[in-house]
Amino acid sequence: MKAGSPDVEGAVQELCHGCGYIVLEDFFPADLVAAARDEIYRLVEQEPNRTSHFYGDKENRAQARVWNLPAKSDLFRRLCADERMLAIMRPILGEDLMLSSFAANVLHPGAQAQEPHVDYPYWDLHARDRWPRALNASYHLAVESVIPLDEFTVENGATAIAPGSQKLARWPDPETFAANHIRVTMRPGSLLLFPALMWHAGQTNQSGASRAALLGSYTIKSIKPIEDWSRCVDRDEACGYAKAMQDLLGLHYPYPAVMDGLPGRSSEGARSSQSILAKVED
Ligand SMILES: O=C(O)CCC(=O)C(=O)O
Repeated sequence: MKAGSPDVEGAVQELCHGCGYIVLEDFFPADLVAAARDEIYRLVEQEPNRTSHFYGDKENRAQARVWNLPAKSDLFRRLCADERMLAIMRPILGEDLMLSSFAANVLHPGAQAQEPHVDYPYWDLHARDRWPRALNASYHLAVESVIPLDEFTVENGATAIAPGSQKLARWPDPETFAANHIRVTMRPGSLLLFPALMWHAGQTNQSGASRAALLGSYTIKSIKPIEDWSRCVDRDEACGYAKAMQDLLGLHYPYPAVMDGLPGRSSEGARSSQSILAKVED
């Protein structure tokens, strides 16, 4: 698919009803991606080993995460709030979509593969009873973005995905995943999108160099984000962020609210002229 002006309707169809993924090659400007890459490799040296996912109990020191990227540089804010990308996500997640996480995954040489999984908020779907019995993929609660900062090759751990699995709404079984997955090789600055229900896994880095990527998770507005922006992001600084970024962080989203503190009038409903926001932003 062409990166410049993506075909939004085609992309939405493919993500929800087709193979479940799209790759937009060379989507982001090369200088922005190169600067983001430098910053990630600087941060990963500076920050201690952080929590990660889907590696079981084995130590996996060759793999590293850098979390809370919106608070760490405008470079990352520009990447995660790209309007061309959000235009594809909006019909799937709604106009009020929010950012749930924006982090880097760095696979140093020798980093091990993840178990096949689905992503937040479904990432505990292996414990099936935690989810409504009638769960299905008739609509999606989350969409994931992957932005390679280094070229993704089969050797260095390009992400594996199982096309079509986003329609199943269940935890992957390893045998079916092994038989049906493909590897997403792509150039730095490309954009890979897939719904969180897509079966996927980061792979072993068998090369002699590190592989870094930015991982974004976007959700509908009523899902609690993975990263608690109210504590991760300094509120005064966030007032200076672009409006689209503030919205992605949910800074203007009023709930949960202290309902006792709201004025005695109707603040929701098609016939209410003043939303709850009129009070919150006073
Ligand atoms: O870095 C990758 O290739 C994928 C990582 C991933 O799927 C995850 O951490 O959920």
